[in-house]
Amino acid sequence: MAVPRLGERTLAALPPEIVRPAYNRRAISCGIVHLGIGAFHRAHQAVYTDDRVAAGESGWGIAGLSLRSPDVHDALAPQDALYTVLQRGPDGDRARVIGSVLDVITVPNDPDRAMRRLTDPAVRVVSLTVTEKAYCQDAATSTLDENHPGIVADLAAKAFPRTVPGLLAEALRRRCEEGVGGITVLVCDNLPSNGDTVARIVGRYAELRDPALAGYIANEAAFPCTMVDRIVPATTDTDRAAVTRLGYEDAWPVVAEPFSQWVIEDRFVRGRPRWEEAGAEIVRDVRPYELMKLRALNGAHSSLAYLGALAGLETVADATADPTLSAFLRALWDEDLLPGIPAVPGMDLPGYTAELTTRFRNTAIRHRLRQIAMDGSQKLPQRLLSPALDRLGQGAMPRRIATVVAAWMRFLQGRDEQGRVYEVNDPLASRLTALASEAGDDAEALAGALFGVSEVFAPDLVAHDGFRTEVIRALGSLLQRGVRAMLGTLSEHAP
Ligand code: CS2
Repeated sequence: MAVPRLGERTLAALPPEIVRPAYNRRAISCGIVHLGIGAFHRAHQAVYTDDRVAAGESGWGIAGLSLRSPDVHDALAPQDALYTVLQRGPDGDRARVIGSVLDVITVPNDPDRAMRRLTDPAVRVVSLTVTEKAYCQDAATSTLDENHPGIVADLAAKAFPRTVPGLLAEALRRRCEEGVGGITVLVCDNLPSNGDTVARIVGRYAELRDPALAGYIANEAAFPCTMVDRIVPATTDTDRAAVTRLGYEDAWPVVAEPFSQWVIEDRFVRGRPRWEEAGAEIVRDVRPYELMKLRALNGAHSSLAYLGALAGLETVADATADPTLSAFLRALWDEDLLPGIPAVPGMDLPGYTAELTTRFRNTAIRHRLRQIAMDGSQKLPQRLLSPALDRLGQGAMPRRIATVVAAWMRFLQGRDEQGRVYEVNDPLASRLTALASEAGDDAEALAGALFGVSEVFAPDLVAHDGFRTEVIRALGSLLQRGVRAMLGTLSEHAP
């Protein structure tokens, strides 16, 4: 049976149980430009903002920019940028239509319109969820990778910039030239000290472009740090069908767990919505929250992703339900990750990991391990390698982290333990997979070659013989005996 397509005209006729904007979207103006309007932003910051525009803060609508693909634009434009968030808990779905996104622009198709948005005097916040790799950083040092081909090209060309640091710097340059006032750059990606890191990257880019611009950015822009958290797996056709069953068509709904957290440092140059009234936490120092989340949640995610994917498991819920993997996860938290996390105001770490376990076990959310396994070179340093260095500094040997590093190395061979072949998705994929295939099944050669990738492994870690030996041992065992048997021997030698 044909059902109506979501849009302004059909909004009022949606089934009564669907929560929808109760405000006049035509009265909302754009105060935020968001770069990277993927599922995560739409299920997270856009929801908090929807609450605030509904509460009367009408100057804070969002214009979403896609940096590459026109897919989000093509899906949402015919539905007036409206979309559904399916909040999915063990007791079923709750559907809510979000109205805070007013417009979606695909930057390569419409660069002038994108730049007009970025330089609009009414726009005071530019937020970002573009994934770790888009910042063109050297992940081991969190600085601008000046040899990144995109950065080299953007600095050389006078054409429209294609990288995120290039685009932010160009928008700020034009804002300076046009005298329209600075902006707050609100980074919502899982980078360590994300605002400070991106301030450093954009500042360095600007310095190379024009030192006066670097001065303007230092004075007129702010880069608060944030911690963002909500599990949002990629949307599937089954999710689209779930919306159709509710009685309308949405070309790109997003699915999210019930939990959501947003911690923000209050450093904004020209105001912000009162997101705290929509549940965000405004704090002076995000660092403890960020360390807790990056390590305990994302570190656990990446660990389950490599070990679980090799063992042939599909989702986080499958991996968490597996007794061997869940025992490993408990030990990874207790021995290697939690001891390096400083006290977090108002939080207790055992309670946090107990809650994470419940969240990971939510079988209604099908969060694929292969999705999380993507871009390991960009994720491992902050999620697992900095914690390893912290533990080594405390005189302990982080054996479980060494095991996950070995699993990542084995994962780069591109086939799981059932012999199924998959593509390694990573900005360094061609180099990493070439190193892996050259080394074959020789653990020492494989680890040795990959330890040489300086964008991933900091010199201090590479120089630590004990840690290297642990990785090689785990890798040898993994290559010979597989994930389960390897984890079995690890627990025999506990802790
Ligand atoms: C995940 C994150 O894909 C990944 O690397 O670890 O996207 C994770 O789901 C979010 O950070 C949760 O807030």
